Amino acid sequence: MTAPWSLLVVSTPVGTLGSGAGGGVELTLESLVAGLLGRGHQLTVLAAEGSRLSSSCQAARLWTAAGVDQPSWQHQLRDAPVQIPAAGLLPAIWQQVHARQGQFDAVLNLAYDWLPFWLTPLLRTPLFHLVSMGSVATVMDEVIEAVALSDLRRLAFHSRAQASDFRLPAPPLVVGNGFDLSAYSFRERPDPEPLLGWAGRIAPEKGLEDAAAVAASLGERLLVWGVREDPTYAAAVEASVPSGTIEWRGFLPTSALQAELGRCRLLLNTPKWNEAFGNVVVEAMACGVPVVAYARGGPGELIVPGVTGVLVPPDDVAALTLAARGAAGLERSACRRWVERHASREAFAERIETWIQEGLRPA
Ligand code: HBI
Repeated sequence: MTAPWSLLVVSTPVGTLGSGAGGGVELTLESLVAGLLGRGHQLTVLAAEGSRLSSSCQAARLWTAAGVDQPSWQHQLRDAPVQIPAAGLLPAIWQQVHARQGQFDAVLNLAYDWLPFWLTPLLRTPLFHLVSMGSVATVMDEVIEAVALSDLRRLAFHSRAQASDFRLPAPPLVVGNGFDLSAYSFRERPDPEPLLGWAGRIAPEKGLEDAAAVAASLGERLLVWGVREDPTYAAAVEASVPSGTIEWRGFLPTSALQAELGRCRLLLNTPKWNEAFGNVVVEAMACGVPVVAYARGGPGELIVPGVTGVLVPPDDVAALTLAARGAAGLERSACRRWVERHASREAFAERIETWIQEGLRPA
């Protein structure tokens, strides 16, 4: 246990905390803040105006900044330049960090943006980055790799697959992620319903069409949770299978999501991009639901083949169908045990604390 720190955690500028706009990083921020509070540290969160902290983070101080949302890197071309909108939220956030850095032992950045990475050697207070995505643009690769060259200890990644997207001088720190497991109820289901599940932002890089094809082949319903980010894509997927195959469940808060997710026989995970971690894979296993996934990105490191799920060659829908059909022998209790061991909020916070402690030592 280290002496208590005063930490500043800086959120994503692509939306307000609590809106779901930030995707997985909102869940990561909540786990990290609540986990570090639980370890006795003082936390301040800096996020977009209108953000709200979850009940588990109420002991943290919330600072906000106003400005125009930063365009998401998610759907930019690889050679896209960095854009800073007029009256931008990102500069407003980092102007506050620069002005108030003296109050903190360390600053922890969760934004996947050029400015915070570029500022790393220029701040007096040590600045750390939990990188939230794999490689999406050359200009971001460059600035992340520059930080790695100046001090690799300032970076942490969610998975080895994600980190392997970048040219790093040495193996980086991989911290996984963490979840409040009390929010996910687990129970054995000796004869689960013939229900398949899929969760994530409904957008092309998530590959929903492959999961729909599997459900259609097996004649089972597919429950789908997530923000309908790309309605045209969603409609095309729905049209690609017999009506009634997909049941859209919308973007639900964790309590409602886990109650429905737990009913599924399996979760199908079909990333078309180098998914940095795969929060939904862990959420399913926390409910005792085994996962059949493409061996791609973070999910490929979260599943113990034949025990908590099955990994199939990426984009091989026939193999996905075969695996989903014959997924007997997967133990629901083994899924829950894996999550308790590797992805609890407490275990994650300890890994974050070790990361910062190492990074605060003189180089
Ligand atoms: N884009 N510019 C930018 N900045 C972010 O912090 C960011 C993003 N796109 C997606 C995103 N963060 C989060 O959804 C991550 O969890 C992936």
